[in-house]
Amino acid sequence: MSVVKIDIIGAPTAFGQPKLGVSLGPDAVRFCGLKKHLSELGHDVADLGNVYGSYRPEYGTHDIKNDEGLINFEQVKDFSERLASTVEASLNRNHFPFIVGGDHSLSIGSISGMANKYNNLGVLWIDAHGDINNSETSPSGNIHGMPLGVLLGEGSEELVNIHHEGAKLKHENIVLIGVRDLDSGEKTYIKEHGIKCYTMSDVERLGLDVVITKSLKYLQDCDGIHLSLDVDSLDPLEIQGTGTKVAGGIFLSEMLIGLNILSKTELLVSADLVEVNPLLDDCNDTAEKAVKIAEYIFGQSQL
Ligand code: 5AB
Ligand code: MN
Ligand code: MN
Ligand code: MN
Repeated sequence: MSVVKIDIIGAPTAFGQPKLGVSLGPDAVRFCGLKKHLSELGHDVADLGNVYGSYRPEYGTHDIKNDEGLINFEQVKDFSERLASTVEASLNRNHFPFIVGGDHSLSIGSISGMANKYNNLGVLWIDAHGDINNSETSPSGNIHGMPLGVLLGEGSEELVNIHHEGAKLKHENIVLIGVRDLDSGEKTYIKEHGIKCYTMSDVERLGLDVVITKSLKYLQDCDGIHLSLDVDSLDPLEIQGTGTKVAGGIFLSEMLIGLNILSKTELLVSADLVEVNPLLDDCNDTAEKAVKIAEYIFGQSQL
């Protein structure tokens, strides 16, 4: 990767899910030297601090369901608007927004913030889950299971219309990688819309390097690529500090090989690293690994 101006944007939200602590993710990752490590790769790195909405998650997420069954709808909407504006401002300076979460509902904000500049954005979604539910298909009401649904224009109109009106992504511009825990409504949706999906079995069969290479070829006509990496894509044998662990995931060594390939494309313009929860972790180990992941996104290699 050539030298980029990276804006680290902390997104300490937790309203998309029920577990306390994921809003501490951005600081947990900072304490492991995120800025220093990315700077050592030669990039020009600024830490813009955290984006805060009007609500703070420290005393618990309030678990209020709206009439569509969405939990903490107001909080997620408010946070998404603010994050979208911060991301857009970063893009307008020609920087690379690197959003560190926080739960995965934050991608509603981060990707909505990309939409004015990129109208054909590709997305690599590396996750154990599809995150493509909507108010009707969601088994939980937790919005961290719905960001791709929202960005594709499904479900709550107010969330769909965040930052600017309408869907922000096209079905054919998304690639899901590492999925192994899809809800039945998500499976139907993925099949009906022909969404490109490399399940965990595909990753095992082909290797993550081949999966990423194929994904980049698939997205080659996009005007930019956004990476959204949920740490629960990794195997829970290696990753303790995250809220929705699913057995049989990607091992860190393989993740780094895949990211090394990704880092070579000039199309990569922004990224989210989400769902690090230090309160569920073992001595901040997951945040340490998140920093390793960040280094490889930005061009670290073993040689
Ligand atoms: B994550 C589940 N599909 O919708 C739902 O961690 C889990 O951002 C969503 O990937 C997990 O509640 C969301 C059962
Ligand atoms: Mn997940
Ligand atoms: Mn996710
Ligand atoms: Mn999770």
